Amino acid sequence: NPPSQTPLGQRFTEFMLQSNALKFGDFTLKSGRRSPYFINAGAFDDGRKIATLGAFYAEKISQSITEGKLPSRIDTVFGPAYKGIPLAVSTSIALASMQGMNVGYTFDRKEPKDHGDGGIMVGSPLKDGMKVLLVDDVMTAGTAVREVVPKIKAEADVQIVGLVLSVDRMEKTKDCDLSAVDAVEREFGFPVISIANVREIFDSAKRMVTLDGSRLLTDDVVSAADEYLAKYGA
Ligand code: OMP
Repeated sequence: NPPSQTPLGQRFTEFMLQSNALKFGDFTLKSGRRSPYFINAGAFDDGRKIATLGAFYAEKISQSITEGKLPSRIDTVFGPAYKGIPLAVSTSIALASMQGMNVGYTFDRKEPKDHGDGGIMVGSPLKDGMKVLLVDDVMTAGTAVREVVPKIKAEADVQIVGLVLSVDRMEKTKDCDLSAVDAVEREFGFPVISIANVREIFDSAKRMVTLDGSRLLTDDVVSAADEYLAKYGA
């Protein structure tokens, strides 16, 4: 397939693997679950990678607008501190340069500033009636989004129009069989859109070979991931 015809999720998977953003081992997650794999958005750590990452978000946003999942008017892209900050900035740059959409970017401070301009928000100020699009890296249980929505709502009467993620880990919530993404959509009433999900990432990665011709994923890694998803997958 020429690059433009390869599905976005598959192109993103290849970019993630090339950037070493998918790690295998024994990881304790924020939710307390122990996972044999971890997606580290901190691996997008240079100019080219963060620009490429922003371009993926901008492409997904533009696609979602065309599909009617997001409104054509977005006033600012909001990324929760800390890992959401480069996401919001690189997404707004890519929206302007590649999609012809000039929108703001906003992020919060972890610690409120008590001097100068004060406040807990940085970037395009949140005002009543604004349409805000959230961006974040990965969703497991949805804790990160549940923490940031009240902070945004306390600032101004904005409308949160959606949340765009790099990766949906497709995990069940603790108390029911609903996925974390579905639970957040129901709870907040906005769409949660991901560039790729963990099942399609593994499907692509299983087919990939390294330069010496060996498979990228060993049987051990594949069976540990399958077991984890059988237990926690939605
Ligand atoms: P929830 O807030 O439970 O949805 O977990 C998502 C957050 O956990 C992400 O924003 C990351 O800070 C972190 N995380 C990853 O970065 N990658 C993973 O593969 C898994 C997690 C995690 O701890 O669940």
